[in-house]
Amino acid sequence: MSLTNSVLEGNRLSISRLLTQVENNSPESRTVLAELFPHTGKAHLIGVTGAPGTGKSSLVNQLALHYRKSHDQKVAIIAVDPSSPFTGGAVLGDRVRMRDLSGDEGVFIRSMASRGSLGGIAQTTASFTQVFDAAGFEIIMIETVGAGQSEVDIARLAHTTIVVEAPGLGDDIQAIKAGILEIADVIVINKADRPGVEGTERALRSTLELAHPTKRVIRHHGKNMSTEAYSITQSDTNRKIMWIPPINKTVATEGKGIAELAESIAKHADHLRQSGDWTARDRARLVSELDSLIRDELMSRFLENIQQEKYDEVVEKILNRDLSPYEAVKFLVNESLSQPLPFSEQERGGNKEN
Ligand SMILES: Nc1nc2c(ncn2[C@@H]2O[C@H](COP(=O)(O)OP(=O)(O)O)[C@@H](O)[C@H]2O)c(=O)[nH]1
Ligand SMILES: [Mg+2]
Repeated sequence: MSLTNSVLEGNRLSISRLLTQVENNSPESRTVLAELFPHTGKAHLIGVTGAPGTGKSSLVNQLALHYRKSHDQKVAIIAVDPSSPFTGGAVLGDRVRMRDLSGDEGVFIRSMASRGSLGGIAQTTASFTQVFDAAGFEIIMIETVGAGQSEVDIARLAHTTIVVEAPGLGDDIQAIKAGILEIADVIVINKADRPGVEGTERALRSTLELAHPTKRVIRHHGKNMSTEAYSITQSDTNRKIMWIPPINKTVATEGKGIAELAESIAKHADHLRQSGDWTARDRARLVSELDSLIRDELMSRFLENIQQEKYDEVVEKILNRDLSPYEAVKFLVNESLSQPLPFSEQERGGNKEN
């Protein structure tokens, strides 16, 4: 049987093999991904992000258990996290934590090496989700460390992004940092068994209010009213229903609040479908994947066509301030590669030391 067909049947060994090939960007993986693509577009992609140690892995495990037990859904987990328990460097406690999920055919856990360029990570993540999607996994969770823009980009691959916070880590700073709440569809305060939960919740709510001003007053039929009231009275069928990210409190280690969190996630999925944002997010994701593939393709074609000496010559010119990087790009990309470099000594009217 072809690799494509056995992946479509959900064969674990084949999925494993394919994911490794995808990571190595092998030509065969590209062929198989192309054959799988028509079978994708069914899964709910859930991104889980937040600072290290907030409990993302614990939450993802608990959610996976919940989806298995309560909904009998197949769950795939992609961990893009160097400190993740799913990676090689797992400590004993994490392995124990994973015990509940191992041996379950309906769960597939795969960590991703975070080597290589960040663009590469996002692309590999996108390809991984397509493999799982085609293989019939209904829920795909992507765990990333919320430390920078790159992780935010990976989280954007998802339909639903969960931002995980924990009390006690300098509440206000934590809540406001990096604009991470802007990408949150669902917010979790995990470690709700710890002191300081109220403070964290307060800080999150005030930050949220800035990001989602529900009390904004608008003019409607000559009257001032809040946007909330406006969306209820407005009969326009095109009206946009606003989604305010709910704040869920959980204790991942005890499985507390998990069913409620799953409920928030399901509500968000409903919201996306009703508002048309599900398709909009799919489109945004695919467009960004297409763009990055075009970038890669153009770059590799460029590198194939350029002579190394010519390239080095241009670098030298830039270094000597004879050519700006912008001019260099224009020359290298737009002009025929065989043409002489612009700004030669003669054009400049001789040696610049004169
Ligand atoms: N007290 C408490 N500890 C938790 C909770 N959730 C996770 N932890 C612990 O916090 C540590 C980090 O959890 P982990 O899931 O690896 O966090 P991640 O780095 O965000 O993936 C582990 O020792 C967990 O056992 C919780 O709800 N309460
Ligand atoms: Mg983790």
